[in-house]
Amino acid sequence: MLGDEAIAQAAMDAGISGMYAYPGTPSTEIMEYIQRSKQAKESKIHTRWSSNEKTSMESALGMSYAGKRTIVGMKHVGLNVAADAFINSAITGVNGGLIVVSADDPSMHSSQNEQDNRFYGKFAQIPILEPANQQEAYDMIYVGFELSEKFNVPVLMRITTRLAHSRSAVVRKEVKPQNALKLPKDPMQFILLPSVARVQYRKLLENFDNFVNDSENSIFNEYTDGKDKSLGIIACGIAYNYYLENFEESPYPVLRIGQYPLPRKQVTKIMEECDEVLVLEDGYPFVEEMLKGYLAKEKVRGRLDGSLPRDGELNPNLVLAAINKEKFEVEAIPSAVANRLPAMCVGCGHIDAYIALNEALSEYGKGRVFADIGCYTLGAYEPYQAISTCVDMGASITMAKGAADAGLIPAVAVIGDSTFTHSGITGLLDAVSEKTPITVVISDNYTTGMTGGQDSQALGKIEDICRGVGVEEEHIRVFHPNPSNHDELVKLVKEELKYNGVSVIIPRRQCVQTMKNKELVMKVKELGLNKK
Ligand SMILES: Cc1ncc(C[n+]2csc(CCOP(=O)(O)OP(=O)(O)O)c2C)c(N)n1
Ligand code: SF4
Repeated sequence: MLGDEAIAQAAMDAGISGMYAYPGTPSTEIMEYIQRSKQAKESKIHTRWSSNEKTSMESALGMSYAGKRTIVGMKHVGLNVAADAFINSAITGVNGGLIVVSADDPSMHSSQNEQDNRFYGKFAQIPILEPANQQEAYDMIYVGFELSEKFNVPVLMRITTRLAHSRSAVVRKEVKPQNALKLPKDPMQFILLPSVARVQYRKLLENFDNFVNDSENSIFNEYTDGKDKSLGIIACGIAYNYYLENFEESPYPVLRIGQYPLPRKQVTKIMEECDEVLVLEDGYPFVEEMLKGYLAKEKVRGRLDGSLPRDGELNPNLVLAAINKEKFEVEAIPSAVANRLPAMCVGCGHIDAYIALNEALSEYGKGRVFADIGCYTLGAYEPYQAISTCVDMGASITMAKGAADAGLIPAVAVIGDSTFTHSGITGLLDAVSEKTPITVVISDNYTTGMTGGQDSQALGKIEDICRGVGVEEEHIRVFHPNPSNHDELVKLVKEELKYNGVSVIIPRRQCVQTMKNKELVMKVKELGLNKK
């Protein structure tokens, strides 16, 4: 199984009643595996995509409130979107077991940053699980629900791209029945009024020693002795694998970490026994920083002192160089697999929209298009060079608004249909409320193209949403982008650029990669979208 699949299978075997998620690499395959699963269908497990990570997190919390087990999946930046609900879920606590899976992306294979979400677990002050391999991912999810229910807190599992997207054999455990519907014992538990929240927060703080105790006795935190005490290794999650690839038998004592908070006893032991300690962790120097302390007094080595690169993924060679105190070299990528710039597919509707937009904007000059995250972000590259920004999901409309407020008129936002319903709607409402002169292009291809063609919550709803938010009917313009009506598109865009208020242009054409999705093609026909 892929790491993602092992997580999905374990969640089903542990008796979840639902998964909630929004697609994002490298987490998407968790939900897709459950959606395809016969077991999920037979057990009536909830498997629909949510509008965004916050709605996923909150729906899962509702399911947990009702006593059932549930799992939430997202890419690392998704936890920024879900953070309000996530942090507060540590204060409410849970009723049915709840695990949040954050799939982090060190080296930014397909992300805007490489944030390490172990910090979110620490921030929320809840237990974190970090598997080293696919089997452990399965086992941790399976027992993670027990951990969550034992301490009444959500549990965070943090994985990284390599683990999510590599395969190994996985041994399954028995399938558990789903929890019965049951309300929380304390009827006030989930009402975070300050008087309740203070009590709940104290409970969470009091539980911290129990979390540490659990970590110290966890099978996922293992201390292995070694003869050579000149060096001790603390290896977190998948970094343990990179270490193992260098040694058949470890010459040094090794503490492998799979469960946080850090096991105090074992960490103290390795720190006392060894002359130096090298911390191997994929992501930020999370553990290293804790051990070094603010004054950097300890004999701890890792990413902070230059033993390992400060950013990017680890690998076995970097680990070996750090052990031998050699200068590490970032290996050159063989030309056969050298990075190639991603490009939009031939026949993609975004391309025709950009060609028209570029022409319509030519009289105003460059630097006016605020884009968003999706396949259309690739319009940044040649030959289009059509956009100036891409920051976070939804930021196109709000950044265009801010720029227009500053006097950059016309300002244009380009956003995809899925990103629009993820977090574009509220920005549009801001613009409508102030009648800010911006032109919003919602490039609708009926799907979440960039992550592999998952359902889009926007399907058949975009015009209604825009009307509902208050965009004037005559400034909601739908067109079919293709080369044969290019001049007409340019004319239409030029008209809206001149409008002193909010206008929405909806270029609408199906993503060519979803043409074989018969269900989607049928839905599009039913909704009459193909005729617009
Ligand atoms: C907070 C967050 N969640 C998820 C993602 C992963 N992701 C990248 S683009 C995208 C959506 C793309 O869909 P859409 O806006 O419809 O554009 P398309 O790719 O179809 O052109 C998603 C989910 C992300 N980058 N950030
Ligand atoms: S996957 Fe779809 S939306 Fe993305 S570039 Fe290809 S055709 Fe366009």
